This record gives sequence, structure tokens and C-alpha cells, in this order.
Amino acid sequence: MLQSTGLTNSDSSAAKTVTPSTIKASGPCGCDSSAPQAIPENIQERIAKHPCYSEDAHHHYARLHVAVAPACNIQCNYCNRKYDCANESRPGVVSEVLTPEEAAHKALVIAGKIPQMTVLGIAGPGDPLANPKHTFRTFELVAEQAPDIKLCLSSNGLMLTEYIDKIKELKIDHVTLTINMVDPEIGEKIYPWVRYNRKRYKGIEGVKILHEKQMEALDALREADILCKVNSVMIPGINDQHLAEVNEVIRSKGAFLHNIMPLISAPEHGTHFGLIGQRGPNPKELKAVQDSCSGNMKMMRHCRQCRADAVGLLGEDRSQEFTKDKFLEMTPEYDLAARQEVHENIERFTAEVKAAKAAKAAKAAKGGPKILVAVATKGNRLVNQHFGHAKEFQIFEVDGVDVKFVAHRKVDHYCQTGYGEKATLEHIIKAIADCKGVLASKIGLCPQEELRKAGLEPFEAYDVIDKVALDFYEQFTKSSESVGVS
Ligand code: CLF
Ligand code: SF4
Repeated sequence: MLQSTGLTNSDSSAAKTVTPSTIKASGPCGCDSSAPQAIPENIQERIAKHPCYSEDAHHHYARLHVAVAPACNIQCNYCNRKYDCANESRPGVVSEVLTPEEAAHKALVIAGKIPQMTVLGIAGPGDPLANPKHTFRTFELVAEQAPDIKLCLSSNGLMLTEYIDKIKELKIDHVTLTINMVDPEIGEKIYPWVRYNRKRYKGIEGVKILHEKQMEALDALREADILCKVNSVMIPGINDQHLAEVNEVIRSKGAFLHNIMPLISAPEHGTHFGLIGQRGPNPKELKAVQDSCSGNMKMMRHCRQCRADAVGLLGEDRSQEFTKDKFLEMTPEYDLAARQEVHENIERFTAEVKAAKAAKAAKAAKGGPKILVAVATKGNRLVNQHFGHAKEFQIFEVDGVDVKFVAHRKVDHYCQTGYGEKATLEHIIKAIADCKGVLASKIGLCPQEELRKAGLEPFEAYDVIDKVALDFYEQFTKSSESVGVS
């Protein structure tokens, strides 16, 4: 029997015992490792504790972003410089800029308070490589004092080749490049200017430089054996049809993971796209493009477009617990041995989940019709959250044998003031309407009724997601045998 990892979530109440060995049946692990685009084993080891690079890891491990890089060297039409870099964060969010020393202090504080924080990322608020001194000094300080923390960098790629030796020297093993086009004529609609070697280049001239530098950056990362993920912002009518080509090029140049993210554009953010009414894709359009690329390489589908000062598991944001005025008052309690113990518990837990699933899958017949379920979770791969507290639902595809994470849907939580909000419930139901069940540790009677009316079966449990999903599937298929599962 194994205990829940019991790690620090924003709400750590109700820690209960869960036993992966009781999982009834499933196929391979949730991160579809049997799929054609499966990640090679040697890379899997390198990403096992990185919540963005590994879908499995994102259920357990957290990241910290430190906002040390305010300047940028290009202009994206979906960015307003008053706010964070929209390549790796939601537009409209403002982070407090830190000095490298403040950032290192914050990293050490959080490494003690959230021991499952395994990655320090620099992703803004501008471009980290347009602020090389602060970016690299921060990484140096953290590497010296907290050697088990992985260093992660996200950039538009313009200056990457200039700093590749420094990146290697600091053992930054994870680099994200945002590449929205491989055709400068398309790029011209996304980037009005690029600043390179102290000169500003407008229009296509600048975009050509950016494109060349991004291609060189991919080559340099492959040569240096640094894991490269590519983010692409999907902009309907501009690069949506072009992203398959981007996907092809980045794969051929050694990137191993592609994260196609939806454009977020609202007029109040003051971005060019927001002001001209350029819309972002809806979830169906986004999924269609992701699916069209997924035979080619592994797609990231669990990105939360987090802030440049994000803290915690990807689905949660604890940045407000660690604002500058607060974390500067806190004493770092970095303890390597304690952290390692927590990580070992997580590894044991996930290994047992996988083993239990594999053992059952070996015996099980092949899966039945696929259905989607919406899961309320605070992390640790558990159904462990009240329906009314969920700010997002994780969506899993279940076929009676396999349980696979496919997406997440952001919602406003139902219990805003201690009471359920009717309009919010309608919005939640709309967001998860393609699911057959809602799995949560508790669901109030009123939302239960409304969910049922909308064809969503509520299911209460506190256990490993895979087990609960398979239990639900069994019950659901039995009760719908007469009408069939669609
Ligand atoms: Fe940060 Fe980016 Fe590193 Fe992750 S985020 S620098 S790779 S540690 Fe992750 Fe956030 Fe998506 Fe980025 S969920 S926006 S992909
Ligand atoms: Fe904004 Fe980031 Fe683009 Fe720079 S790279 S303009 S900070 S979105």
C-alpha cells in the first residue's frame, strides 16, 4: 500500500490514502508512450521531473518563473510591453521585475516551501536573451545554491546562437523557442519589427533576420544536445494553416516537443491584434491543428500559458502567496535531502500507478468506445477537489482499458462566495459539454442535478484519477448499455 504523496497543494486538507495497486484496468501510462510520436527513453529520463516537458510530471511537479527580464528585442502583434511576454504567459498579466539576487532568494524560499518545485524558468516579462546579464546571473546563483533545480529558458530565439556557449556552460538543459512561422511573408503579419545588432529592422527585412536566427538556434540546440521545445501561437487566418509546415521544419531540426498555444487577444490588453479584433482559435480549432501535427511529433497539450512569475503546479497559480513584499520577508529553507525524499515518494507513487495499470492492461481485452471525463484535481494525479472549487477541469479520454490526459478547460469556480452561481455553472457545463462524466471529491446536490440535465453524470470519489475514471467507465457503460455509448 502506498500513501498519497501528500505534497503541498494550495489546499492540503483531506490528505487521504490512495492505492495505485487497486487500479482495475488500463493500458500504458497516461502519456500515450505507445503512440507513434513516443518520446525515446533517454529523453524521458531527462524530462521526468519537468512539468512542461512531461505530461506525466505535470500532475506532480511544479515550476517557478522568476521575472528578471523586462526588455525585448522584437515586437509581436499579440504583445503589449506593459504586460508580460505573451509567448510564455497570458497577456494582461503584470509581473514584478526582480533583480537576480531577489530571484535567487525567491527560488530558495520556494524550493523549501514547495519541494516538488523542480524547475526554475525564465520566461519574461520580456525576452530572457534580450536581458542576458540578469538572466544568466540568476541561473548562476540558483545553480550554485540549489543544484537539483533544473534550469529552463524560453526565448524568441533571436539571440540564442550568441549565447549558446553560456547556456551549455550553465547546463541549461531545457530551452523553449517560440516559432510562429517558417515563411517570412506570414511572419510579416505577426512581427512589425525586429531589433538586431543595435539596429531596428522593419517589416519583412526584420522578419527574415528573425527566421534565420530561429533556424540557427534550432541547429545550435540540437548540436549542443539541449532539449528543445517549440511554442507556436495559433492565429486564425494568419498562421493556422501554416503550423503543419512549422511542425515539419522544427521536427527535422531536432525539436522534440511542439506546444501549439491559442492566441489570446482582448482589446483591453492593448495589443495590435486585440485592437484590430483578431480572434484566437476556439478549443475545437486548436485541437484540430494539434491533432493534424501529432502524427509527426509529440504535442504538448497541458500548457497553461502561465505568468512570467508563476509558482506551483501548472494548473494552480500561487504567485500571489509569493509577491516580492512577502517572499523577501521569508527565510530560505532549502533542504536537498528533504526534497529528494519527496521526489522519491512521487517516483514510487507513479511507478506503482504505471505497474498496476500495465498489469491490468496485460490481462484486459482491448478498450471499448472512448468517452471523455472531466476531473476536478488539485494535482498529484488524484481526484481530490470539490466540484465547486475547481478553476479548471482536466479532461481524460477513457476506453475501459486506457486513461489518457487530453486537455484542460479553464472555468470560473462555482462556489465564488460560498454559494453556487447559476451563470458560472452554465459556463462550466458549456466548457465540459463533450464529456460524459464529472469526477470530483464532492459535488453538491444542486450542481449534480444540473449536470445530469446536461447529460453529464456526476461521480464522487477520492482516489487515483485512473482508477476513478475506470470505475466510472464501468458504471457508465453498464447503465447505458441499452442506448449504447457514443
Ligand atoms: Fe516555464 Fe516554459 Fe520552462 Fe515551463 S512554462 S519556461 S517550459 S518552466 Fe510550461 Fe507555462 Fe506553458 Fe510555458 S505551462 S507557458 S510551456
Ligand atoms: Fe512580447 Fe515576448 Fe514577443 Fe517580446 S517576444 S514582443 S515580450 S511576446
